[in-house]
Amino acid sequence: MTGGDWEVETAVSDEQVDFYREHGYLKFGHIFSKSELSKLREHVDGMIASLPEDKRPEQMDVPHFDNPFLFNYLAHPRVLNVIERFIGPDIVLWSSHFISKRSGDGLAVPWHQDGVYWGERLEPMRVITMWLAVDESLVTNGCMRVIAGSHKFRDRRYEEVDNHDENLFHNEVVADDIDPSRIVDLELRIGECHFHDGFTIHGSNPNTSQRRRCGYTMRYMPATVRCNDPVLNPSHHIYLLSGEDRTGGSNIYTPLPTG
Ligand SMILES: O=C(O)CCC(=O)C(=O)O
Repeated sequence: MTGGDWEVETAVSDEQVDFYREHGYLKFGHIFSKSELSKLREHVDGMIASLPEDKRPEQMDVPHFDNPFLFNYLAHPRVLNVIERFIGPDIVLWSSHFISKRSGDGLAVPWHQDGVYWGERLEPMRVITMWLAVDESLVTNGCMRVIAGSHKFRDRRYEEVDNHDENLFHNEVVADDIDPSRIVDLELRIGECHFHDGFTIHGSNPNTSQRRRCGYTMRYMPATVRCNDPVLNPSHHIYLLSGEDRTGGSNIYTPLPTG
């Protein structure tokens, strides 16, 4: 990336919040400056280069558990200001995941709702994902797609995908529950982001282009949500990023890394 900086956006209008609530997603601008994004991109390039041979770059799940650098982004005050507009001031980091699709053979992500995968681990299931474009993300390199308004109907039927090798997950929402007229391709320029609700049906096509498509999913929930992970998934960590716990002390938060 060369050239001058781009404009950083932190104000979320009431219209944007209403759009998110109505449609289950929102395209947004640059929350990080160009130099902040460049540093993240360099860092991710290094992470990808040092992946073990048997691990695909779409599978870099919960990288922040052992990578304090990522908290510069996950807990950035500008991000928290924006997230607060959707879920209020008591903000918990639920998870994060780099999904980097190599050029030429990047995996598809089948139609799914995040909330179904997390099931009973969260009560109630109330998560917002910020998807940050580490690379430009276009239809041609497998940008994320949503079914607009699909978050309003939570109980979808799933079936196994035909080809396990070409998909990041192996279950997908049945075709009858996908209204093709409601598909929105969320193309982003490098450094821009979009948001989606935990019940919005979303996915992405394979990357058969000559350009990598890397996105960072940064996932937040209000501190009213009870996390049942100490029992259901003891190796998972959650972090209270701002405000106060509102679960009456039932959540166990991992302290933020220092330094
Ligand atoms: O990166 C993608 O294509 C899919 C992302 C996704 O499934 C998510 O953010 O929950």
